[in-house]
Formats: sequence, C-alpha cells, structure tokens
Amino acid sequence: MTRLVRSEPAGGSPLDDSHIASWRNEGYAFVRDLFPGDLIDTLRSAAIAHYPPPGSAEAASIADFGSGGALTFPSVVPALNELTLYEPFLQGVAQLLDTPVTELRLTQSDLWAKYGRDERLGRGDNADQRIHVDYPNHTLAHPTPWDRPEAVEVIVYFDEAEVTGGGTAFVPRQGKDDPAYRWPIVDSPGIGDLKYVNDRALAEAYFAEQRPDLAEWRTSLYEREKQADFRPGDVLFYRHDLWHRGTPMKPGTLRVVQNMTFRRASAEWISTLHVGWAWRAYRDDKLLEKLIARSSLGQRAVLGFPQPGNEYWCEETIAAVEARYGMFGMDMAPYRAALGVPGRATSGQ
Ligand SMILES: O=C(O)CCC(=O)C(=O)O
Ligand SMILES: [Fe+2]
Repeated sequence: MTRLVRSEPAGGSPLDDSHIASWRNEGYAFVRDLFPGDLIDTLRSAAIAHYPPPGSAEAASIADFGSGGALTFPSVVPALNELTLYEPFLQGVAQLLDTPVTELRLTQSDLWAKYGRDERLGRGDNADQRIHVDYPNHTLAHPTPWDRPEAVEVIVYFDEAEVTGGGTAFVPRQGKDDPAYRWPIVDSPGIGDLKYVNDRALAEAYFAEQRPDLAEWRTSLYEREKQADFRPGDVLFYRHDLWHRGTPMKPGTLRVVQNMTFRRASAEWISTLHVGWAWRAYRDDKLLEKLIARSSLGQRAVLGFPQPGNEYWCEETIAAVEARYGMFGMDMAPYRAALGVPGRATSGQ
C-alpha cells in the first residue's frame, strides 16, 4: 500500500538534552538533520515549481507571510504532508512540551516563499520585520508563564542563509529576570490597542510615538538578536512568547520555509490557522481520506482524530468509520482492541 505519510516506529528521542534545555530556558532550539535529505529536496523542488521566480510581478503579489495560503496542509504536494507528520519530528515536538505525541495538535502548516526586497512593494513586503512575538494571531488568550508552554512553533529551512540571507533573528531569554521577557508581553505593535505595523522602521517610528518611554527598551531587543545560520533541512523550534523577526534577504533571492505550530490538546484557545482538515474531503483524489486511513495512531491524534479508548468509540462508530475509510486500508483493530472485543489483536501502530 502506498503510504501518504512516512511512518517510523513511535517513541525515540530525536532531540538531545542540549536542544531541550535551550528551548526550555532560552526559548529556541536549532536542530540539524532531523528530516531525511530526500524529503527536504523533494519539498523544495515542489515549492520552486509552484512559486513564481524572484523578480517577477507574481512574486511581488504573494510576498506576504504564508504566500496567501498557496500551499498548506493537507496538500496535493505529498512531501508537505509527509514533512508535517514525519514521526521523529512529531516526537521531537513532544519532547519539547514533555508530553506524548498523542497530546499534540497541529494548528499550522504552510510552505512560504519569501523573496528579497522588491522596490515595487516598498516597505509592505515583510522583508525587514519589527521584533515581535507570534502569539497574538495564534491564540485568543496570552501565553502561559514561561515554565508551562502550550505550543511549539517551527521553521524548517530549505535554503542556505549564506545564499539567500534572511536568517530569522531571535532574542534568547536570559533567566527568569530577563528584562526582555517581562510580563505581560504586550509591548509590540498590533497588541491591545496598538496598530499592527510589520516593517521594522515604520513599526519603531510608530511605537516611539505611542509609547516613547518604551522605545529604548525595544531597541535593546534588537541589540541582543542572534540569527539562524540555516542550511537545507535545519529546523528552528521556538515559542509563542519568543522575541524574533524576519530579516532582509538578498535581492533577487527566494527563501522557502515550512512554518508549523503544534499546541497541547488541552489548549483550545490556540486557533487552527487553516481551514479544518476535514474540509479537504470529497475531492476525486481522496487525499484526505487516504491520509487518515494510512496514518499511524500518533499522526491521526495530531490531526484531532479520536484515539483508541476515546469515549467516541463504540461498536457502531468503529463499524461506521470502517465503512468510510476501510477501502483505503484503515485498520480498525486498535480501536476494537481498546473496546475489549475478544479475538481482535491490536497492531500497535
Ligand atoms: O521570516 C522569518 O524568518 C520569520 C518570519 C516571522 O517571524 C513572521 O512572519 O512572523
Ligand atoms: Fe514571527
């Protein structure tokens, strides 16, 4: 049977202790060699084929974050789905939140083509961002205190920083009394009644006018920036409360990244940024149906599918879900086993 998503044995610890400590204490982890090289190559080629070349008028029109949702999960590009649900990667996210994979939920996965500054767009092009935190347009609430994070954000890079420029800049947190991380986190354009301004120069001019007493404090964030020196396949894990920003790219270049976010299952106030996965059903290609049928239990859990033992399951729902997905290879044994039906062995995965 063709798998739409790679399935690797569950468990394992792809991140080492230094990655986990860096994420927990400083707010980020930069990880190499987490994904298979051929998966990174395939997805980059698909992105290059899909997105307009740098310098074209079409490129200018999709310069903003996420490329206007052009390539999001679940996608007709199989490698995008594979990358999103690659089990060692999910395991790494779970390590950061110190939770089982089955307690993660996917809330964002999009492949973004970012281009070097295009003078036709002036400062509306997202090239040189203001320092910011990502939570305001991900959660309806405010991030929880530092020691109990609710979400992991991810940037997977497909290019070389040396070629494209545009290394993501971030401010590592220095201990619990770090003035950059004072509470609450509201001193950034777009939060509360402050207007949203993306571009660094415009945002800081606006901030200086609205909150002159804090403008210097924001300057200190820029002074403390570190930059991701990425190569294809590198991954930056970060958080909704980490100060960071996109930096200018070299003119005429294209940088492809995959942006993903996972929340704890319990954190319902963190929104799914895309149309729900089920909305992809009904197409002739049966992409969603095959994806669900052929995913592992952990991968299904990440998409919010009820797990074995969930109160959703009874004889009737097991038979009904089998009637919907059985022809695509869905194995209902684990759900039956968890109901305690005698004579049915669980496949475990
Ligand atoms: O482009 C980047 O490296 C980061 C982008 C970013 O932080 C954002 O758009 O929120
Ligand atoms: Fe951001």
